[in-house]
Amino acid sequence: MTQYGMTIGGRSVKGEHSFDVVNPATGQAHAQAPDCSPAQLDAAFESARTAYRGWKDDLDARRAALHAAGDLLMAKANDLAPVLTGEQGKPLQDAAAEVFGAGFWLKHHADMPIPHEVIRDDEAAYVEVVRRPMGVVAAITPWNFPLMLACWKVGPALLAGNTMVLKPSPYTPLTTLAVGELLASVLPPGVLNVVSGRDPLGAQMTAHPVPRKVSFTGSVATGKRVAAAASDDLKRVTLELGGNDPAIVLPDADPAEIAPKLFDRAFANNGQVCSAIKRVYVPDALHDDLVEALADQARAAKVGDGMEEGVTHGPLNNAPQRDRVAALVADALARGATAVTGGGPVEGPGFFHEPTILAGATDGFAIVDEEQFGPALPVVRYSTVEEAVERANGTHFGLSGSVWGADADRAWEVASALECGTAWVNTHLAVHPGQPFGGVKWSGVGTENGTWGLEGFTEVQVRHRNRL
Ligand code: TXE
Repeated sequence: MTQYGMTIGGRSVKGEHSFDVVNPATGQAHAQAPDCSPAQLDAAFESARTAYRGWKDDLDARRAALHAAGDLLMAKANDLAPVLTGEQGKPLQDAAAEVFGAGFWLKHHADMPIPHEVIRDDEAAYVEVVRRPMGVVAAITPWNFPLMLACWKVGPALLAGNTMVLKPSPYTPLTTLAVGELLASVLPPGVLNVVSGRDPLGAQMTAHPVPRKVSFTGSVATGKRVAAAASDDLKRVTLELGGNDPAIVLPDADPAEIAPKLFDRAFANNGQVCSAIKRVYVPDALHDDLVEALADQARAAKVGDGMEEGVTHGPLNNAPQRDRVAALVADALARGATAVTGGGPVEGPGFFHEPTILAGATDGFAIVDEEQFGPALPVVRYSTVEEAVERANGTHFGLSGSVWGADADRAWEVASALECGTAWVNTHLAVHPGQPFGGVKWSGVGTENGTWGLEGFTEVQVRHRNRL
């Protein structure tokens, strides 16, 4: 079985123990990852602390290193794609796109200006507001986009002058471990340490005295635990948590035209995207046409092992997640909803679930109120647009949402009433390294990407020179 090392202080380090990593397409363990010991975690944080001293003082070197890191990921995208598919399940072409995109994210950040503002310059005083790095960052990532979400943190954190200890999910440690080893050739030792392990490694990181900042992407429940753990030591936190994104279809929308786009943004990564469309609100008059058009899209999807040619949708990443999606669908069906297509898990090895379009589910059904995070989409009827907006906003979530219609100005107006971090019009899931991304309510604290995300890895310092 392939074994990857952790990267601590620029060296590849084996674990005293290891744990199995399961291929979600087969349900079988296919690799092992190191289980980081408390002493190894201490060593990782210590090497990050030591590296911080030199790293924070040389912005040009940081920019050059991030470019080199991004170039390396882009060049190795096809080599790393099978590693990502093997542990995560996504089709090979999507895995290659994730690795390439992660490299692009690093390169974009390599060139970003660090905010710096003169707020007073007169006979009495000269006052600047600058952004200083925080020190060591603890970064914790989930299993849906292991590498992309890691690079959302690595790019800005390292550019700002911080160093990092990064921990991937125990479901998907391999690509991140491989990238840690790869980037040791272009980053100074200790700047980016990668550790892996089963829980409670994440909790040990948030409780550790060295990091000054925790950047976390994952579930709402764990995010709340991270915030509580960080508060003892007043560590700064950025929390990128779950979503239950609504898409509101306006009465002037064309179902045939928007169905492929809605399907694409709901079933991307097999629905395992924090900001995927998770519920569609549609006026009564368009309901049947839209449901049929979405079902056609779902029927055309090719579900299978992501390593196989032509597969568009792989397995769910892990058995608990597949079981959760299946339970939400079964609950909706038991309460009177209809699976227009799909409707349950796929028999056989691996964690597959049929792409499912549900009609007849509504608010109050768990699959509408909660985050399903999988390939099952409820299409919910509404009577008035005002009511649809109210229902879209009526959850604990507030990551993103979208409004779809022929009159884009009207759609824009409706979108502005959505209580969420990103409100899209006639699109969804459109993200960019320069565009902030974050959630309100239980969907998160703080933002990632763009100047706003970069600022989250800094502290404000006022420099005030008296002139009197
Ligand atoms: O996430 P967890 P899980 C949602 C999705 C899914 C659910 C559970 O709905 O069904 O979360 O997924 C680490 N302190 N999302 O259980 O537990 C853990 O090792 C610090 C949405 O995998 O939140 C992993 O690295 N860290 C999400 C990371 O936290 C801890 C993407 C996330 O794991 C920890 C994935 C602790 N006490 C799932 N306990 C999104 N926003 O996109 C665990 N971890």
